[in-house]
Amino acid sequence: MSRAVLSLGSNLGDRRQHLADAVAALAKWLPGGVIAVSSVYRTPPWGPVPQDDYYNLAMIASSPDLDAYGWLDLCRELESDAGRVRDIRWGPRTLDADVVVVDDVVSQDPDLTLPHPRAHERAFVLLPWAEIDPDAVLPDRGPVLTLLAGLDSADISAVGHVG
Ligand code: A4P
Ligand code: MG
Repeated sequence: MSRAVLSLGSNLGDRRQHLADAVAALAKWLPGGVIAVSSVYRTPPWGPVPQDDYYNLAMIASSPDLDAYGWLDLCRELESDAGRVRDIRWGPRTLDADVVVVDDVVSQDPDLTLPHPRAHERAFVLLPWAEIDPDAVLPDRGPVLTLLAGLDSADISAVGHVG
């Protein structure tokens, strides 16, 4: 059994609907495998490209037969279902689905770096994650709540749930 934390984000089109569609698709693909889904948070865009606010959420899911690359494939499938076009790195997107952690796997593969290489510095990943698992620990980095305490999350607000 493997357990993954996924981070979903959207800042193009109907942001909440894109997140809702992705959660619904996962629940269908992994019957009984969606363990927790956080609230939806409105978050200021991170990175060099000026763009609209994101809606972000975190989810915890488990599967008896996915390995870490299986989770990445699933994320890519969610993104393509949302009609995502890959043009500008860090640019606006209908759906960004990132693998934050898979169990306690640590990997430096550029195709799948685990934990996600920027998760520890992103309140838009850690705050939703802490909501659904306050005891979570980021392998090699430390407790999520401790990492969050060092980040600015003042501009992040919960805006309800999907669905
Ligand atoms: N990749 C390596 N490790 C992973 C992993 N753990 N999870 C590779 C997912 N992908 C991973 O990703 C680029 C490459 O990273 C892929 O080939 C994959 O194999 P991408 O999704 O094609 O491109 P991207 O999303 O534009 O780049 P990247 O580096 O994933 O961007 P980020 O870091 O995901 O940033 N601001 C807010 N507030 N909220 C957001 O959700 N998201 C981004 C995207 C920027 N600013 C944001 C948000
Ligand atoms: Mg990404």
